[in-house]
Amino acid sequence: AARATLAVVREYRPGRTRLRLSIDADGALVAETAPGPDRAISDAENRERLPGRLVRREDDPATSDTAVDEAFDGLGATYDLLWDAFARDGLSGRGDELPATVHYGVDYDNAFWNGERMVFGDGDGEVFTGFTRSLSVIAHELAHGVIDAEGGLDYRGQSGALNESFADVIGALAEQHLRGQTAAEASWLIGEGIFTAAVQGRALRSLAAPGTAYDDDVLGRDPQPAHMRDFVVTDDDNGGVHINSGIPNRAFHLVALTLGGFAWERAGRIWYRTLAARELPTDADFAAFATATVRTAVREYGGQSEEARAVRAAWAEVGVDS
Ligand code: ASN
Ligand code: ZN
Repeated sequence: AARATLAVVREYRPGRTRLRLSIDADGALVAETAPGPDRAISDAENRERLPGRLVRREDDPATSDTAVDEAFDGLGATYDLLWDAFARDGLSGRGDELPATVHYGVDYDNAFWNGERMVFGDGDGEVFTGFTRSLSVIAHELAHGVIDAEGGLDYRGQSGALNESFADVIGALAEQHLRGQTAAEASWLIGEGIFTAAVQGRALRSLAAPGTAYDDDVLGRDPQPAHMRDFVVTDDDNGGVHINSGIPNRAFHLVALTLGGFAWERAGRIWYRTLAARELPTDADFAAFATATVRTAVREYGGQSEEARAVRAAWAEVGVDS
């Protein structure tokens, strides 16, 4: 059964094992050991060379560099989501290092997973501020590593959009988990706070309402579809992986909202177990993924469960057969 940790009284960490003393929902003191993250943050010093200079390791104190400390804290929060919600010990699940590089390039307007590490630009200051300012962005990039470790989803077309969408789901869940927000309370935005004040927009993407995150003179309008009828056929961006992800993103949001409570507990579990079951082909399309999420929900909760019904209804609502 899920236990809501109301307060972590003390955390003591010899090596990577943390002893957590917390107070549970009934007011009882709970002592448990759990693994902790092993973060390693490097500084590219505004060059486009990786990994850069190692500047903060797990047991090091905070630096005077905001980007370094934001990356460190964001990886920690993402680690905590993966452990608390899915009992996953980091990127591969085997407790390996969480490597990230900050200050990549000059005025670099992006963040990415390069197959080995997370990389964050500082933004150009005109459209984007620093990419480490948003936990959902940090968790999104880490999630690309988790997807790769679970066999991967080819980064093109519908499987690429599923890869993007899964990364957005983890991005949203990491923020909700840190803030203790229920599905109904959450913003469901990816990249809140990384636009400058000059941009007309709330964030990069919205899982709740794809296509509404920004509408700006320079950037244009958020191009994400919210239903299969508006699927965008394009050769750009590996076949619109950051665009068509709006469709599975909204399906996830619908499941989470229908079930209520903390989204990582049931909706998140169903999505995560679908990936971690490794039954998906790497070129899975939306329908294959939808069918797999229904199968997971049936396996975990039963064929007539509210979870299974919520998953079927959500895919139907975005126009995807399951
Ligand atoms: N921010 C993008 C992402 O993580 C970067 C990219 O497309 N390579 O999906
Ligand atoms: Zn991505």
